[in-house]
Amino acid sequence: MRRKSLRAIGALTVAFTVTGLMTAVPAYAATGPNIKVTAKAQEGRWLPGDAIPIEVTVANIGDTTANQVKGYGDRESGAYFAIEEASWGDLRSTDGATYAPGESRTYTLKGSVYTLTEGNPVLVIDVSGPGEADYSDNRSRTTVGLLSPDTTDRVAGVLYGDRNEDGKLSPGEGLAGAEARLIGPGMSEYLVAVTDAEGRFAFDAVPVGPNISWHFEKLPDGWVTGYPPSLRVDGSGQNTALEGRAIRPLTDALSAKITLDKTSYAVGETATATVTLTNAGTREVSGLYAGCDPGGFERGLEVPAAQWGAFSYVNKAGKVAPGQSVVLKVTGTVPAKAGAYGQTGLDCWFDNDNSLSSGPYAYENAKVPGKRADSRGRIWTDKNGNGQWDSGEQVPNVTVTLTTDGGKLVSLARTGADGWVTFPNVAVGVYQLRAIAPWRAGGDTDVYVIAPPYGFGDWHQQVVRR
Ligand SMILES: [Ca+2]
Ligand SMILES: [Ca+2]
Ligand SMILES: [Ca+2]
Repeated sequence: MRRKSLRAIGALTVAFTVTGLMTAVPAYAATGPNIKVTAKAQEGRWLPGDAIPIEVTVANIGDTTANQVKGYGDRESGAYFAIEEASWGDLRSTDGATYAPGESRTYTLKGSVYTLTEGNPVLVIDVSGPGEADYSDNRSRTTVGLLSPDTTDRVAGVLYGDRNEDGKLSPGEGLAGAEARLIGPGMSEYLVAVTDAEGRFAFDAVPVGPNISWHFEKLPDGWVTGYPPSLRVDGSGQNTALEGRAIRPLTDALSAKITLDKTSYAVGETATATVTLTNAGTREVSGLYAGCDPGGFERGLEVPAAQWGAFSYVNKAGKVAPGQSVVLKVTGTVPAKAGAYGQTGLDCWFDNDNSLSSGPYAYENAKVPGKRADSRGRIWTDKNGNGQWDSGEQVPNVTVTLTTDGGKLVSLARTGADGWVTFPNVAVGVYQLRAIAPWRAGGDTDVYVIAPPYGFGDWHQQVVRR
């Protein structure tokens, strides 16, 4: 093949040069609107969820007004990058933005990623309107520099028992031997560090993340702590002077006792409970309130909040002076559910908002006799020792009994070939299941006999050879 002569190439070069000049320097007619865009992602220690700013400058370098100018973002590669719609401003308004010749404005787009593991997002920001004179500068590419997912950071601090109650670390308040625990999204288990003699703890290499949870366990001498706000760990070393505050439990000073005016009630009856709160400490305990039925069983006495007066969870204003007791009388109705269970009562925590749920708990139960129900369950034994029921592990023809906590026999029955047994027409309540030799019941032997509609179905009881 023949090469082109040098002369021919020279002629081509001249032709391109002339064309280029004609485009860049309009001599007579207006060229129209000409938007130019430059986009630049701000640098930072970006983590998933951060609002990452992208500075976008839009200028009309043409000689007529640019109308209906609109902006779009495309991700060329890397992690998915979600740009907040509102941050586009007038570039996303119905009519678009208007730019006079020579006008320039800057937008700060806000976007975020969900993960660090899919690479830095490469974005193309495209801004243009109709009649654009030159599309070559309407797209601008920028790369969002995320933290490497392998980045780690040091997290350290001190756990202290605020013995002088001044809200800060005072000399000698460090708590030794407690576990500091830390976990973040994507971590399969807690990192654990034990506090030293001064209460200090340190984690040398915590994987970065926007929401790292931390707390303490196994505090000495009954000290209690709450759950501090989660940490942002981004490799900047900003979490090396953490302070975990522990307080003495409210139970150091405050004790609670509940008694009922009867040991047995009927559904719908009004019961009176006497609640005694005693402060054995040297300071007034204030801000107290009762939180009853914390388990949400709804078979205890229905005590209206107003009955608790200052001690209601609405008022949170109960006080007990040092060395004193406060006696509260509250009345409540026995609910229908208590009749189905054969039991009612009152169980409450007594706390204030500063106690980190370390206040005393008290309860008193009473019977609600009358209802009867069938109680059906299956007796099985763990033949293959895997800790769970498997087909074929039922125990036929074994005699089992229900007895009261006091050991009184209530009902006796024998299992069928399939291991099922029914105790008919038993008074509602909680019983112990026992098996006749050579068997004995293993594990939790409580059987709840509950009347409809509150019963929760058949029970299963494991037995083992004596
Ligand atoms: Ca342009
Ligand atoms: Ca202190
Ligand atoms: Ca088994």
